[in-house]
Amino acid sequence: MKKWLSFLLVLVLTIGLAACGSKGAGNEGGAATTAGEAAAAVGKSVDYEIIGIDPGAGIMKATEKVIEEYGLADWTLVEGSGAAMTAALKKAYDKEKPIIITGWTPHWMFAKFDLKYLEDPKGVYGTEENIHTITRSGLAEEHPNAVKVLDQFHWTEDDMSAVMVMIEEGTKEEEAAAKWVEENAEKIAEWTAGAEKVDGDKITLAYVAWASEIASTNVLAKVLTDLGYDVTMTQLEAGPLWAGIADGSADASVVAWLPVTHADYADKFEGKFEDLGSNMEGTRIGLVVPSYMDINSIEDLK
Ligand code: PBE
Repeated sequence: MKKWLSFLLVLVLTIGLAACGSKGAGNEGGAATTAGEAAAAVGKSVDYEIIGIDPGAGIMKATEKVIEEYGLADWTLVEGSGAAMTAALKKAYDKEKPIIITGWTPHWMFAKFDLKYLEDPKGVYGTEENIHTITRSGLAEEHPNAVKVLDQFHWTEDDMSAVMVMIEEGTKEEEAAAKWVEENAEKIAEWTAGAEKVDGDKITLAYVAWASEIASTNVLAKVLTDLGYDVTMTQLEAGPLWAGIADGSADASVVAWLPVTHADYADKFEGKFEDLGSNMEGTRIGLVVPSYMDINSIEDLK
């Protein structure tokens, strides 16, 4: 009788352990499925779309690389423009709906919405970088006063954000720039130190219709205009902008994000432009989502 009991006990224990074992294994599988399911849920909730901007932007190339390196083959990077991207963000945000965008700092969207960058453990977007001022070759000899200002132009993320927010809130671009220039006489004095007034010399500033670059270019245009220049702001896609500086059809630009975002362009046109150094430090690009979304890393998308 006792023998039978212990046999039964062993049997029960064995079955029990076996069950636990398989349950354990099942759990591991379950956990993986859960992470996969969570990613699938995020993917489905946004139609597996990342809302991008204009195809020439460095952030678009970087995001293609992210899609490749994180194995996000199911995902599509949607082309559009900076304005279309922020419109989509606004629409989603108002309804607390999920959305994933290509974002960057400085940008007014961080002042208006509660947002977060998705972690990028593989470092595809690079770390912090700088915005450089570039000119065509020979500009310094022909327009030394303009180049003096361009070279001394340097400001901070807060400065640029102030202009961007004014524009976003409805102030016309030139007016926002003029207002900022008026309120920051000390900085303008530093940028223009040693530069002499000119009498209607023509200069073109090339830029791309990104909120950050609309702000900086308008400010520079205002400062150069006050110095006596006849400034034309030429709006281009990023590729033609770099090509224009390289072939001399555009004089200068304050929109070169280096060393990562515009690396392809800087390499392609190496030796065909002058780099006057950075006009702002500590910029950033990446995938950005509203803080109410329950994901933290690009890895959560797979
Ligand atoms: N941006 C803003 C640009 C540089 C400035 C991040 C959209 C780009 O991706 O090329």
